Amino acid sequence: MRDSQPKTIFLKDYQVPEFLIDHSDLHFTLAAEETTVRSRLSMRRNAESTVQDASLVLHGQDMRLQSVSVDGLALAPEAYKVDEETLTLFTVPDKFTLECVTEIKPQQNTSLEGLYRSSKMYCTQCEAEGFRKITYYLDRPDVMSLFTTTIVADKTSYPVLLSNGNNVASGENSDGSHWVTWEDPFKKPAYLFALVAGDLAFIEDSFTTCSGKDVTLRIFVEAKDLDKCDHAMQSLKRSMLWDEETFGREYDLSIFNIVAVDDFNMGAMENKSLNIFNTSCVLAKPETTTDATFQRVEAIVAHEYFHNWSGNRVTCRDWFQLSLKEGFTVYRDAEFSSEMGSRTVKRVEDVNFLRTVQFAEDGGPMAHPIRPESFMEISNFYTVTVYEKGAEIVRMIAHLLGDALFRKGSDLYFDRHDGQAVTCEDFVKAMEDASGKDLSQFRCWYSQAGTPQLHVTGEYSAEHSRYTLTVKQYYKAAQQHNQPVHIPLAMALLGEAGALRLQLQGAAPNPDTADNTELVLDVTEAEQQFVFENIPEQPVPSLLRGFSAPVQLQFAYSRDELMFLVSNDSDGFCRWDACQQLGVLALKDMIAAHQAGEDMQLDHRLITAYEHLLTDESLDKSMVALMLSLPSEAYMASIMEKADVQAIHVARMTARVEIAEQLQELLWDSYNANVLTVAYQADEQQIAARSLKNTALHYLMLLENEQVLNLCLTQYQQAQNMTDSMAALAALVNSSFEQQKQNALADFYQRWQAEALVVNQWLSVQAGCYLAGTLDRVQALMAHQAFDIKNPNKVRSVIGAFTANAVNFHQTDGSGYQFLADQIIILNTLNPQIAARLLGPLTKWKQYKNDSAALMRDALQRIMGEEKLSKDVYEVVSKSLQA
Ligand code: B3K
Ligand code: ZN
Repeated sequence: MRDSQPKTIFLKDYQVPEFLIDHSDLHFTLAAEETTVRSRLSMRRNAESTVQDASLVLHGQDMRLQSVSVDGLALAPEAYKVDEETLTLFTVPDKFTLECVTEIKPQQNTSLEGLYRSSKMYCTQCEAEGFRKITYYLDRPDVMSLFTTTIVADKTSYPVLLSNGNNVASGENSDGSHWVTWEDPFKKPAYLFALVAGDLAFIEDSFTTCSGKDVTLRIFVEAKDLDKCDHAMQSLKRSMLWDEETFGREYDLSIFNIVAVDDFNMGAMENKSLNIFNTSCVLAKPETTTDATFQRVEAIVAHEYFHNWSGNRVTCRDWFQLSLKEGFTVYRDAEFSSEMGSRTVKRVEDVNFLRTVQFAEDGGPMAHPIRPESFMEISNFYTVTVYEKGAEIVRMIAHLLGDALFRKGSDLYFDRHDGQAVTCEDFVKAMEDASGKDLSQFRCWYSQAGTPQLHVTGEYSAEHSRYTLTVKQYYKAAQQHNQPVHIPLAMALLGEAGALRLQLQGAAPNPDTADNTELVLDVTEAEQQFVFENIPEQPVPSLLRGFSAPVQLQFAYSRDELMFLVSNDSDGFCRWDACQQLGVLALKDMIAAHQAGEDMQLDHRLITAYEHLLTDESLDKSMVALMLSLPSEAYMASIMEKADVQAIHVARMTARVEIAEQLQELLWDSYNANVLTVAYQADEQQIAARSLKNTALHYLMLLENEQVLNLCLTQYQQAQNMTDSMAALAALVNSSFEQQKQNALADFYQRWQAEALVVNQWLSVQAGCYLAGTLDRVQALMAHQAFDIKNPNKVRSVIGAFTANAVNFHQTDGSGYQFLADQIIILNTLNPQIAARLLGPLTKWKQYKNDSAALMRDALQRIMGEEKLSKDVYEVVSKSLQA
């Protein structure tokens, strides 16, 4: 909390640390009133620092210093100074042992950063700068230390005491307490430190690494959740094997622990050998967990495990380099998920998310390069840009180098930098050195914010059998001074009978035997032409195949060309995208008609395209389900000049009802054909079938007839798994069958009230309801016993789900915005990270039509007027208002 304006930190000001910490010996005594932390740090001046006579400035906040000594001698009060954020020792020797005793109150820590209590346990979250809430320290990732941790706590309440590394000693005291000492043999920054104490049960398994070492794997949870750990354990074992096979990365300790906690700001945290997970990202069983969550658990378990190399063994020099570990690790987990399921489905889902959410961030007031140049609060930079766009940048490098050279590059990166804290530049350099490819221009992707606009036109000359693609790249207004970037543009030219052979003018002729129907064009200039020879017919270009670069592609396809691509493109991503573009054009027509007070007509081509999708049995069912989903309201809002949320909603709903009416027989057939009678598995085929069946159900429910209602009620009552149960409940909640809806909601709560994660789904399906009256419902839910504003999962399930519910959040009287402002003001004090994150939808005010924009701005201004804003909230609100 602060009264003054927070300081901005700049990448250009980076200096190596003045001191290093070789060993960190920590001793925790956990007690109800106060937790005592005794630290013993072996410190020395850093020979690489240019300042060799500096005072020692340690980070620390929200704690009480009891004593401080250097080399065993207690310091006199005039030898040091404590303020809100630091402890300064005016003079210290070149090498010394610093001992501090501090007291903290984890039971009062609602920020969920540092050491805090969740349910009946103690746990930590130190990334990015939470360790400084535990003890005075050099809390920066380039200070790496060997940690030894001793935990003392009451044995009955806290039988399990965990920290990083190996359990090296333990014992009991006569007062009913016990203690355990953990030693981590790997040097690490403080952000990877973890501690857990609680009454926890666990499941255990083991993994034998490629060099024959046995690793004990444990997942710790509250005893009631023991039956929900198998999926995470299997996912962990699959991840360990995959990382050996794909990246040659072997696990490096004989123990790997995962702990599930209820109160957690993010999904999970990769602490060395002691990953801490939000329960929502680790627990899964068919009765309580949807298919989407099964997949999410697998992906997050993998992501955190992969960090052991991309993040822990090789870590970040400073927080500006966050994408070094996050972008790379998201790329790695996406590749893993692609291989565990359908590559195309995973790609489409990821790109859809990137285009909807990251492109909007890149176009808004918080736009930043994947390696930001400044920040006030680093927690605000755990963004879709750093993570997902960061992963796209790594994907492009992988694409440009090819599999073998990319692997050579990653091997070199890990070997060269093992045990170091490095930069994005070190990563690119390793890729360059291993491959011999010049990535100079490519580096712009790290330093430039904004989404490149790729404007492409095509011209066919029948006379010369020649097809010319003209490619222009530029940025929108805010980033118009950016340099052109290196864009790998994967493409093909489709003729009537399939993809045509490509002979690019000026390039060496392709050998006849090669599959030369797809090329990756190196787009490097503001404007470039690519000429293809011997093209016998006017082709339809298939562009940005597999979404080969995170750019906004513009090509003026006719609707018939899009129809052709939907049926004929051999690239699954492009087929889906063509279907989306067809949907975009159809919705745009309808939005314009609605705004002009005219009748809305749905382009019949969309019905024809959907009809083909529903009847073509050769298609992947998950892809059919994805292609049958119209572009989301959020996506439509993001591509409109001044988004008119109400018009988008009405148009999209009208289109959906029309589709349901026109295709009802096929939708019924599809529903019936995809009812599974076998036992639940979260495998690709079953997930695909359920996804298509429930897509059909949602369309059919729009017909609001008795037959469909019965279908939905039967599915709700007979569902053997949460995917089917939730799909039916969501359809009912968004229908006008008031009585049945209320009955189902009451029944659902009654049945699942003891399962917090299921109750959260119950909360969010109601907060996400697009019918009128939802804000009142949300307010009632916040007074319900199932709600707790201190629990981030519940906040996301109610407030987060409401803000994603565009038509209700953007009510024309501004009540949705004011409601959010009220909640942010409360959360600003309780949990600044969550408060700042929830602000996201308000920050995009400029994207909306003028009256909405003004009301959104009002809400931001009201927050800005609050006296004590956290750094987190201050940074986001002030930047949004400046823009
Ligand atoms: N590295 C953590 C994120 C921590 C966020 C702190 N505000 C999770 C992850 O990306 O794996
Ligand atoms: Zn991560």
